Amino acid sequence: MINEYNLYAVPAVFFDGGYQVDVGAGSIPGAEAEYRPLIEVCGSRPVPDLDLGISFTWLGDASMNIQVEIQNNDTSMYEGYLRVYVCEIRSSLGWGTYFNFPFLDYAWDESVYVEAGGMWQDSTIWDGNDHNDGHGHDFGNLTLENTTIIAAVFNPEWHQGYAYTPPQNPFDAYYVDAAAAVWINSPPYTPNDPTPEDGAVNVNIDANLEWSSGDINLGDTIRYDVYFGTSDTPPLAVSGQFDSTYDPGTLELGITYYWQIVAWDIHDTSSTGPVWSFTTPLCGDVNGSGTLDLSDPICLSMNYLGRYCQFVTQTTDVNCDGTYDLADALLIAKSYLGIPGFVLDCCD
Ligand SMILES: [Ca+2]
Ligand SMILES: [Ca+2]
Ligand SMILES: [Ca+2]
Repeated sequence: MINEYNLYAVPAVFFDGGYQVDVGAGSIPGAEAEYRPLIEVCGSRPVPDLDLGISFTWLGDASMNIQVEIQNNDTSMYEGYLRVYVCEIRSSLGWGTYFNFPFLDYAWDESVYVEAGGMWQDSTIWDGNDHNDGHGHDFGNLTLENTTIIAAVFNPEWHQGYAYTPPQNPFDAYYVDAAAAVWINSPPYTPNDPTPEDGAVNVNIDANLEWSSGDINLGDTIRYDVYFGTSDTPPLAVSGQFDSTYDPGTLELGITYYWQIVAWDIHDTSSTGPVWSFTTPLCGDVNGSGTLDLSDPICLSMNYLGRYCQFVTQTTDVNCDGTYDLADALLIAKSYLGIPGFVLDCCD
């Protein structure tokens, strides 16, 4: 392609098959300022009435089935030249950043004839293992998420182009009558790795929720809907947040909470995680066993007397006076024994 367009300098951009040429944009804002009016000029150039469609299905192992179709909406036969370019989205050789679409090889590079009002269709299997960069490297590592396919139909009429200020670097320009591109979006990763863990017990009432997700498509930003509540089909709590954490506020003791995350990418494709649950400690369940019995005041008493018994905080100060002591142990024991009038408080 360098020879075909008689390249003068890098960076150079050939728009519309060489109808417009830009050499030497120095920055991203500079490039946008230069490219935009050229693209608009190209877009307003009259062209034959063609519809070009391109699609592909991934077969695995760098292989894909590519389909192309050209609908000729004009009343005369169309003759042109089809090129279908298999490109990466991000250079696997590390050129630049995202979205520079390095060209790997052609899927079609041939003349096409389409009857008036007719359709030209074709499909091919393109396998990266069977194509290479001319330096001994095949494209067997190509992945679905890093593949884009660009198609263009060139008009056969010759024009004189110049790759630099005329008459420098002349080239044979064939303008583009139709263009299309395709890539395949994948939904976000299913939300996973919850904190608190699914089924966790004795979860701190100040806990925040955290999870993992993401998206295989480069540049795809993920938003989350958070469903949270005490029903096992929890209601929507927040919609479309970017963070993969959620603060449900101060929770109540002795409650099982349910939550679910739906991840959305920028193409409105979503993945729904499972419903997760966790339980906060029961007031008075000093040892965190999930039930209230005499082992709880015993555990509290042992701690009070300097003997170690692991207890769950937030459940021990059952008279809510700010300390854990024998008064709490007594209250828990009386409550367990069913003596009326002893209400465990835990200050929640
Ligand atoms: Ca995606
Ligand atoms: Ca207990
Ligand atoms: Ca107390």
